[in-house]
Amino acid sequence: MKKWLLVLLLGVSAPVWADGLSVEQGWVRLVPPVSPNTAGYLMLHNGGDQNRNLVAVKSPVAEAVEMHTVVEQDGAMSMQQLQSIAVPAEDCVMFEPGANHIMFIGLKQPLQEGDTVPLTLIFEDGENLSVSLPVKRGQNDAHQHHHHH
Ligand SMILES: [Cu+2]
Repeated sequence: MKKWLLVLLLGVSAPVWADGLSVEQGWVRLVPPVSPNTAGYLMLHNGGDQNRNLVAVKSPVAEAVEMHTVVEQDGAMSMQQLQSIAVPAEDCVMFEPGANHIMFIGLKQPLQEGDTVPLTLIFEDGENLSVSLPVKRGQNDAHQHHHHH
C-alpha cells in the first residue's frame, strides 16, 4: 500500500495517462501574493483513436477555474472564456501564454514557487484526467518588475 502511494506521488512529474490522454510540460504562473488570479499552461495529448472534448477544469486552489483563450478585440488583447476545447484523436492541444490557458480565479491562498497545483481535466465523454502542475516563474516574469509605469 505504501509503495503504491509512493509510485503515485513520484508519478506526478511524468506524463500522466488516462486512456490515451496525457499532459506534458504543465505549469502554473507564479504571481505576486496580492494577485487573486493566475493562469496555467500545458500540452494536452490525445494519443487515443477517439476525438475528445474538454468541457471543464477543476482545482481546489481557486474559487473558479475556467478555460480561456486570448482574442484581439478593437486592437486590444482580451481573454475570452471557452466552454469546450476539441482534442482530436492523435492530436495535441497547447495551452500557452498569449493563447489558450487555464484560468485560476480567486486563489484561496497565495501560491509559492515550487508548490504543485492539482488540476482535473473533465471530458465530455466522462473521462477525467488529474494532474499536478508545478508553480513556476514565467520566462519573462523575472524582468517584468523593472517595467512598472
Ligand atoms: Cu484568462
